[in-house]
Amino acid sequence: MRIADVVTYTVQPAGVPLVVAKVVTDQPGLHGWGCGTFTQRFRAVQAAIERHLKPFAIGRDAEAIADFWHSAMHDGYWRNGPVLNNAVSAVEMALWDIKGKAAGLPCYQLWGGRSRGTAAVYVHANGNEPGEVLDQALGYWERGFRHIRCQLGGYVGVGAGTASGAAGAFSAAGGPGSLFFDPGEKLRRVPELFETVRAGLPAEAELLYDIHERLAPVDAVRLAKALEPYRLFFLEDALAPEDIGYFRMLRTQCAVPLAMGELFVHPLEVEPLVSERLIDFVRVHVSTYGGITAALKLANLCAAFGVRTAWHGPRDVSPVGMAANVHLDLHVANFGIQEWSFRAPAEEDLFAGIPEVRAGAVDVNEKPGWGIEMDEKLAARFPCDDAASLRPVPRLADGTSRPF
Ligand code: GCO
Ligand code: MG
Repeated sequence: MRIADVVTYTVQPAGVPLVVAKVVTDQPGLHGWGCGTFTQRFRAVQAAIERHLKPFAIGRDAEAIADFWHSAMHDGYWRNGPVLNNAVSAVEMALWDIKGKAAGLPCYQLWGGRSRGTAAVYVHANGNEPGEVLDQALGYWERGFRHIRCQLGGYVGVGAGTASGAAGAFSAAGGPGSLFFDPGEKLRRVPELFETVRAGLPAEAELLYDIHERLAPVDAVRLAKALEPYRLFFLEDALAPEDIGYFRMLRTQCAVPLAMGELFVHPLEVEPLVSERLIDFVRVHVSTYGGITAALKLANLCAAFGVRTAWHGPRDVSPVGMAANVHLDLHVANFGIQEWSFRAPAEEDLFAGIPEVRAGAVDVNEKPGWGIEMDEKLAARFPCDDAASLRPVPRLADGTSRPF
């Protein structure tokens, strides 16, 4: 069975650019879908697939996934990086879909079957005041969700806004605009948020918080310690990838479970954290980490060190990528939790077979492969807006640009 074609789609059914690839085989009607979504640089992934990986893939044995993954990763001489990883993932994930369809099996069966009946998910409660977040969290609790991430003012923080004066003038020149935030506000208000939600929810509720790599390392340590009494399920991305040397300090200072890794693009970033037992959950973005082969290798490494999986599941994972996450969740022995984002009606129209959540847990639909198909005719109705990849620059009050 040979690869006959690779077709790349960039679609934006709900405000977020998504990249998916369709790999077509020389067997009538047999094709597969893969996700390569890197929302912020989606055109670069599209070009990497169309101009580099498609010619590399056509004519190859569609069943030799391991060889495709290793050779595609090394073919450009320089490996990894978010663009190449997503491009490789889009094609490689589609090859798993094809393998499942050819065998008549859901993908999780190809790796050894299920380790569980359903996979628990966490959802997002958000608001500008602790009481608002609690109300949302209670709503989720009543709908059967047991794991709830609570954020005050979203990722940026309640104080985020635009600045006037010298800082505003400095940062207004060109570009997509700025969003000013106060890291100190997180330190002051997030413990107050958890005091409210912990007191207002049943004791069995599992609470999560995402620092989103926004604090200076020692401030992340201070916040983690301040949150210790509220028994978090985990604290997410406490440190930026550049600051991972501080994980040992964080680990030795408090017993808050730590989840890390949505920005990781290379095994060497995550391996020391796992092998030195400095984190509890690994939460890479599967396509940005290199696809299924990369994720399975990582899950196996983590299993040896008691680290659980929590694959990144924001709206900038396509429904194909989310289905792949859930197949992994059902299979890997050391699954921890799945981040869940609700899909917009337009996404449900465009993608048939999206895994369904019931009582706080998700399952796949048991169709062969990923069990998901994109409606190619409908895709033209959702073109991507290039401006959607430009986001406001986060800045401190004096205008200093800070990483997201
Ligand atoms: C999460 C994330 C995301 C990212 C987004 C960037 O935990 O889900 O932090 O919301 O910010 O994926 O595009
Ligand atoms: Mg996050």
